[in-house]
Amino acid sequence: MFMSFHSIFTSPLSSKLAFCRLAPVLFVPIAFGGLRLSQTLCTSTNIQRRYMQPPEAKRVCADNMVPKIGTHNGTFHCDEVFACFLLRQLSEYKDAEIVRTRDPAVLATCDVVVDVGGEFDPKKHRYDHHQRVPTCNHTRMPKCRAALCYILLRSFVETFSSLCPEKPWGTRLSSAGLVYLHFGRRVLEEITQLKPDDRRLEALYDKLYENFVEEVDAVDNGISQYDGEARYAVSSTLSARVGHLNPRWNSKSQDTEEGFKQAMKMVGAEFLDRMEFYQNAWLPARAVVEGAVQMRTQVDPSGEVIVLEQGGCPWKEHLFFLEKELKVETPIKFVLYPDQSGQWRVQCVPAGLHTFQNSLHGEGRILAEASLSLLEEWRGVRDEALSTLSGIPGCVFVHASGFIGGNRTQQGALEMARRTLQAAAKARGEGKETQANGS
Ligand SMILES: *[C@@H]1O[C@H](CO)[C@@H](O)[C@H](O)[C@H]1NC(C)=O
Ligand SMILES: CC(=O)N[C@H]1CO[C@H](CO)[C@@H](O)[C@@H]1O
Repeated sequence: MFMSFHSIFTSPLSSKLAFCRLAPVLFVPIAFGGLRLSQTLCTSTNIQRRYMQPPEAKRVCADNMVPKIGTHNGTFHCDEVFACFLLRQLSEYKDAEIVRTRDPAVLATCDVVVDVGGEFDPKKHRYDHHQRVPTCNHTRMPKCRAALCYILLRSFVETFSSLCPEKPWGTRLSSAGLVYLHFGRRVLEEITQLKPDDRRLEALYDKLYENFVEEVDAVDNGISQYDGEARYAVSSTLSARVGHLNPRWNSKSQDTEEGFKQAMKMVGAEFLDRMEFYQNAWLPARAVVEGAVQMRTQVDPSGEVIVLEQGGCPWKEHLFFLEKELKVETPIKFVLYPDQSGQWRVQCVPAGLHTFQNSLHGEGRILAEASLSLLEEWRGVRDEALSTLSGIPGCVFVHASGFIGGNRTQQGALEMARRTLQAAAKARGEGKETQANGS
């Protein structure tokens, strides 16, 4: 437990000394300036500079050139299984032996240790999250500027955002998240063959934390998804399935080695599968939407309508992301795309950004209603009746809620969008609440 103090006290002391008390008996001078691991930890270049070098931790194991990844023995969990899988994707640990033990002397011979050992120290490649760590009594230490300060022992509370302030995720890390944070970019580089400065790599890195790794961190730390009582049990999470690979309480053999290997295979295959999907389906969709956003003023001078030449391309999440990324000033209101029968759809963009709190990519979140819906008088009307009503020939339908409509041609669909925009502008000009607004 006190190993973690050791690294703190050997950190360079700044001039800002404070007398702190380690509950309940230790009195030690301590420099807050020297405590912060995270400030320089995070940019991809820093991570690479620090961690792409051959691990200094190889100082041991002189008798055996095969590197060793240490983790605990006994019952295994998704987080360390996944951490071991990730490490094995790196060239330096490709053939590493996985040593499962709680014996500190054996762990000390390992090049990298995850989920055991009571220590988080990336410089030594120690990635445990179970230790209690010194924490200032009145605030988290990094922000503490008090001259006198009591230090208490608290559970390990680092999150992605506490270690990398530019990232939004506030879920306490497990050994999976710790290893992903430090090695994830390199793992993705090795597998995707994307270059370190390719911005797609960073997009994948974020996407996979938010849509794969964070769940493992949360489940491991017992953090529930929602407040309140769940309506039903979710029993098929990756973590649950790993749990089921442990020996049953009543089986004769309590050996966990075979199950651990099986779990690594399963977790690894699912991670690779997901990564492949994001690389080959999700990223290309982003590229399509980005192209459409850049062409938007050629579709309509307002810049509020985009055209996706290929239907079926998921666009909502990418559009929200790109509007921010490309600093689009007037929010895009309509997306036109062909449907399966070659007719055209005009779909309203949900005004959903505010539902994406604390999140880079809000896939699967409930979206707010459209910022601008198709004209109310068109809603629920079809075909000829709609064409007559709108004066736009070839109309197919407008959904009763107004969020989507169809025309036989792209031009017709565009006309429906334009007319809605004009009506909204007119209503704004008349200074009254527009009936075109989503109601
Ligand atoms: C774990 O390993 C230690 C020694 O490394 C051993 O004493 C202990 O019995 C093992 N525990 C389990 C549950 O296998
Ligand atoms: C306004 C407009 O272009 N509407 C089109 C809707 O679809 C029909 C059928 O293809 C076209 O004739 C219309 O011109």
